[in-house]
Amino acid sequence: MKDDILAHLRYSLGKDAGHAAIYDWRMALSLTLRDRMMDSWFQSTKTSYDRHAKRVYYLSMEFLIGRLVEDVAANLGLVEEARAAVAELGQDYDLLVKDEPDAALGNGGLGRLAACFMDSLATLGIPAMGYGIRYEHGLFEQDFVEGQQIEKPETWLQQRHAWEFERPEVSYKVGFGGHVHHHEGKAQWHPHETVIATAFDTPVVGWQGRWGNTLRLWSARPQKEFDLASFNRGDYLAASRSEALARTICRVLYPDDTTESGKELRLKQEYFFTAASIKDLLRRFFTDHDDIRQLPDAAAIQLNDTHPAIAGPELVRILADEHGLEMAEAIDLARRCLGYTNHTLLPEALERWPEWLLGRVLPRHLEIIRAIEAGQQAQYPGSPRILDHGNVNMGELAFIMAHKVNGVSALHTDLVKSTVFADLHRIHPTRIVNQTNGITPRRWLHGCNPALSGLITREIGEGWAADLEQLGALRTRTGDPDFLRAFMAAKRTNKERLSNWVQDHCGIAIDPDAMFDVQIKRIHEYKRQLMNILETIALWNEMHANPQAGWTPRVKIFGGKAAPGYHVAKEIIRLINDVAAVVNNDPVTKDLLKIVYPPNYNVTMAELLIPAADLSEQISTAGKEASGTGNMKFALNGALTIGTLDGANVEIREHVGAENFFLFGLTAEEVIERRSHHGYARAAIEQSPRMQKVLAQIAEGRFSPQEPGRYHGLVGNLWDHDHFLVSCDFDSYFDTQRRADEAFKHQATWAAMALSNTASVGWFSSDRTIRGYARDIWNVHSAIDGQLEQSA
Ligand code: 26W
Repeated sequence: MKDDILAHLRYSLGKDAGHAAIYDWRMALSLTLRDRMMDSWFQSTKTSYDRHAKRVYYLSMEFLIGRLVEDVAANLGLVEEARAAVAELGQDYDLLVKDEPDAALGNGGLGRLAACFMDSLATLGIPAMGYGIRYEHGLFEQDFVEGQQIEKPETWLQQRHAWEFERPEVSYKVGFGGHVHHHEGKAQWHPHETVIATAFDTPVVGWQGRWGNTLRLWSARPQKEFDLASFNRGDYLAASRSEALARTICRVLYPDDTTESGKELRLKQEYFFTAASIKDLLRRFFTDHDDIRQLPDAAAIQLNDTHPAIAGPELVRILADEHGLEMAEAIDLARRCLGYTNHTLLPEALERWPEWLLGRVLPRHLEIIRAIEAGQQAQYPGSPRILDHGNVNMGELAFIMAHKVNGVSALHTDLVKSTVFADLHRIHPTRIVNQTNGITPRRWLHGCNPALSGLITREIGEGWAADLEQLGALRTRTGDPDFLRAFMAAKRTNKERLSNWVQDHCGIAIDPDAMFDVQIKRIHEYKRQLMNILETIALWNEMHANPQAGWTPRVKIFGGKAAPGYHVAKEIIRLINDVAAVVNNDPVTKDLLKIVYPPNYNVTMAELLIPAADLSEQISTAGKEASGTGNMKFALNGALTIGTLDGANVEIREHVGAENFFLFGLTAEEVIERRSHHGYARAAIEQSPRMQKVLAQIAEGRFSPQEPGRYHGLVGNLWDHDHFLVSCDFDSYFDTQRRADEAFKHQATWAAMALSNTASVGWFSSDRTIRGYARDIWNVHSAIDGQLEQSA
């Protein structure tokens, strides 16, 4: 490996060892590791072709991958060898690892799920391809200036991306606009503009390198580089018009994960990558088939939310207009290929496009959507409408065009059936299925927590990384004081690692003996970071009034970004930072309470925070968090959850046992009920002197003395509206936090509870989730014999 690194340094990077910068060494190491993926990758491709295997195509606007050096090295079993080789070259392996920028091509849970799924698909040996967009700028970088979020462009591609292969020969035309020509019952779309989609492939090799799939991200190029005639005339703007559209399409990831953005560019992004992906999979299909009617036997196309839902009409367009199928048959055939995953019930996040806009950008698709609608209405009169009030409802379109629709946790799936898609569910009672989310144990235990994973491997062997339910064997150790001590020593190691990092990056001294209480996720009203900071203020008040009362010292850690246009979320960020500035400087509580909010939360920061957490905050308004996946990562790493009965919390609690989970708050049903009471928030606050005091302090400017009125809007909204019921759950949240304080004082029992969590959440491996999709939705099989049967 040492020689290979040197060779790459010299021949791929054009540097000699004496002049190489850390970037060069990291690239040389990455290319060396990438070489070692090739055999498995090629062999997998060949096996898939030889066996005419059915493939999964996972279409997703987002893949939130993070760093890859360690992930690849671990999957190939080469970490020690790489570390030694780098050391012999006089370099520090850990510094090289840290030099890699995060690939942040996603906003949050949905994008990270896609990345975990890619790891599991490869580990299980399921022939699959992930399709997405190669954004030039991933999710914005967050900074705080006077406590306020500011956004800076992310620039991961300013350095070469070590893992990808550009495939200029894999290119497709994607059209927009124009008109449809109808002649003798045949339709032909003549787009007005065209861009070229070019593939960039990243190999994804699973655990122990037995199988490799591809993540194929599309980049846009102009159809003609520039218009020479215009250029020569001196009209430089016209000369580069086609260039501008292409450049814009994959310029930047939309940073908004709450509101349907209504932007033409977003629609073009969606169609761009969907159309290229469908063309690509059809090209592959025709290399070994000649009858398009066999497509459902060869391709399972999964829509990660509605963002690629235009795949339905696009496939129908190709089947009908290019292959001459009858419309009804085309629709039926497309449906047999498609599955749709719903990730949210928030009405503001359900995509709807104005009909005029969709018709302008994709005129033929609008006609086909009308045909789909007509077919549905003819067969099921009164069926919910795709086209309604001048909008195209992408949720209804995806549902009607998919043979299976899935929710992402048991509760969420029930709510999908009883709320957003209740009427469609009555018409198609077997279409909705549940596939509770999961996480890859390779990144989220083996990779991020060497202290704990080393201990586990010494105790039960290394099989758990590919069969996470083996962790169940650790349940017998919850009564073993020696093992519990070792388990807590691993936690301590991680807490020290984090304390040092916080000192270096935030300048705040935190005590590894304190309880580390962590809430990391996008900032959203429904996730209730606001409730957490209000509880923090209440706790501080009581600590400050009575510092000798035997408090459990706490470090409150926050991480997360707000969508740039989400005003309330940004106010919540500012409040947390304002409160931190006051609390962290209180000499009375200095050994009892600290608040830490490092900017720019991302996958890499999660890998540092999660292993160090004692308490995991999963406190969403019940019924709002579809699943959550952070909740699973924390439990796996031995944090206890304080949480509501929402999303996958419900199932996590069932697995770890009610006695090992701090439950509080209204249920989803009670939330609905409570909202029907006029003035529910005011009534709740009036019954809580504790909350009244906190709200009064904020409103009086206790945390913003320079601008006392800063949070009048936020506080007023709590009294008068409080759509997310912070007021109603506040007291039970506070009391439950004190139960957690109490439990933490008894470290031996806490350790047993924490270990029960680690031991009991093997079911939340994304390997289990992918087996479920393979069986219930895709009807695909592992190409590595014996893989799929395991605990299916
Ligand atoms: C239209 C723009 C847009 C973009 C993203 C609308 C909605 C979204 C989603 C809300 C994104 C998302 O990340 N959803 C999360 O998906 C995770 C994986 O299933 C779940 O664990 C989270 O509960 C859910 O919020």
